[in-house]
Amino acid sequence: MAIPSIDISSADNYPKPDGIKFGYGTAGFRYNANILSSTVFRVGVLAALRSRYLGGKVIGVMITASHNPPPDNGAKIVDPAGDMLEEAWETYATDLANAATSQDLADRVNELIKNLNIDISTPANVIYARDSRESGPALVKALEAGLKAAHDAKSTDYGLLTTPQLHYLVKSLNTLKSANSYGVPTEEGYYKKLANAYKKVLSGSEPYSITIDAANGIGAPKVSELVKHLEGTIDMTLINGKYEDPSLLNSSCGADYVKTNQRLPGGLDADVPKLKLFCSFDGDADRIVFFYIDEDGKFRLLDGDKIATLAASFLKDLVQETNSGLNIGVVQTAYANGSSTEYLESVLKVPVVCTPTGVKHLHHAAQQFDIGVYFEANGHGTVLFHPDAVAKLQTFQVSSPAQKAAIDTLLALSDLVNQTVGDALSDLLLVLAILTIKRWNPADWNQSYTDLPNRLLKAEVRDRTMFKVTNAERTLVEPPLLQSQIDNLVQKYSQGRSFVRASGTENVVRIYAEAVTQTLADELGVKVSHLLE
Ligand code: 16G
Ligand code: ZN
Repeated sequence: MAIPSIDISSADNYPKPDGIKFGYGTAGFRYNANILSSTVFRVGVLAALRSRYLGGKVIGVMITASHNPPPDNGAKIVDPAGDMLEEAWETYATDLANAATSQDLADRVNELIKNLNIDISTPANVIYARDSRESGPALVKALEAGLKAAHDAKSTDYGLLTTPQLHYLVKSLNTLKSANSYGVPTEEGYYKKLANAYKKVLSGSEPYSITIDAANGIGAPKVSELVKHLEGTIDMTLINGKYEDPSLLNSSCGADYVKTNQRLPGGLDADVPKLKLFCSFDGDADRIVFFYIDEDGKFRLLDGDKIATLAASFLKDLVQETNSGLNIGVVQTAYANGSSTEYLESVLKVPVVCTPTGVKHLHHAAQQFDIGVYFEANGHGTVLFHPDAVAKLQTFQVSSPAQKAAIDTLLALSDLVNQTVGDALSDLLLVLAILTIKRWNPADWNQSYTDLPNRLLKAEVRDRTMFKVTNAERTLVEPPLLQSQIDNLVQKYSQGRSFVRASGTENVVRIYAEAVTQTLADELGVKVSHLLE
């Protein structure tokens, strides 16, 4: 049977700008919004094809540029299980985005349909949402045009959401009628699921007090909504919540600002109370870092590594209590502080896996454990409970009240923690639950290990694709000799470690260095960066 071809002449309304090569990277497409509409149109076309290819499963599209400045925007495709787009399709996305003309695009689309044997009469189902950026509504129009062009895909606009909320909806819609339905596929369903699990974990405890910097982004109204469902079990103050003024988004605030600058976000009084817990979301609320001012008035960051170690230690104790024999592992990237890895392996005795940067890599590695904790140092991460492990806990023969309590807590945590992707709202509740149960203030949390001083630098290079890495980005294989030069430098520094990798989101090469003192870490970083000149 001849496969019918698809007519996408409306692509003429969204011409591709000349001279730009678009790439679907670790975070989807992300550029200045002025040049994005052709790409977002094509994302609409591709999302519809992906849905058809998978027999009509719901696919998500999120319009966001996360922690980037307000003029940027982006588009990311969410796969049916709520995870990131399959890698082979990233290449198709890049290919369609770079078609020079509408005719060229039509040819590439029809070739894809033919090569993948996609039945375009299968109904497609795509849902989408956006963060609070000013360019969002216009890009949504481009997306809708793309969806319509692709044989009128069925689509639903969810308006303003955090990125993890869209992931939740995709997974919930695709599991709606199955035995392991993920959740009620509405925004309300999301809040209720998290709030109910939180209340279950923390019945009868005093509310923990926290101040949240929402980066003036979409996390602000959404966390306020969540707190309403928590009915007094959390004592929240919101700062940088002006999401209705998109020019303020991520401006001197938010997770990326706080992590990169290692300082308080704007919007706080100079006189911040000591030992009080704060956190910062990023612009689309899929990242979170915590911080506080210690007794000496010093700023202390509790980043993704600290969240991972807190979660792993708590979960390990619970699992031991259950006697269920479930295994726990932690997944990190090369950016994880060496002290955190050392603490996990030597003190907690939890296996640690290192993967390349980018959530999809960590996510897949974490799926290999019964309970897989993954966090990037920048605060992006979650805890995955393997479906078999959950089933085992649900049917476990308990022999003591303590064992039953541990199992109930673990099961509630599997509902509390977003199973699709890192989620600032859900991670916030996870951390607060653990701190409440342990009766820890932020300093108690922070003292588990001391971060090794480190420095992150970036260098502009002529061609960053020259930098080829292996060993989860910790070793360069090209340019030749560079790695041995780095090794020679590193061995001169006590507790020295350094690596170089090309950024996946900016046209730069990043240099990370770690050593026993800040002066030495800075010096090592600078020396390694000189090797690149
Ligand atoms: C993307 C990744 C983030 C990673 C960052 C690294 C996702 C959803 N996001 O934002 O996890 O930390 O890239 O950026 O995977 P870099 O390659 O520029 O260092
Ligand atoms: Zn983000």
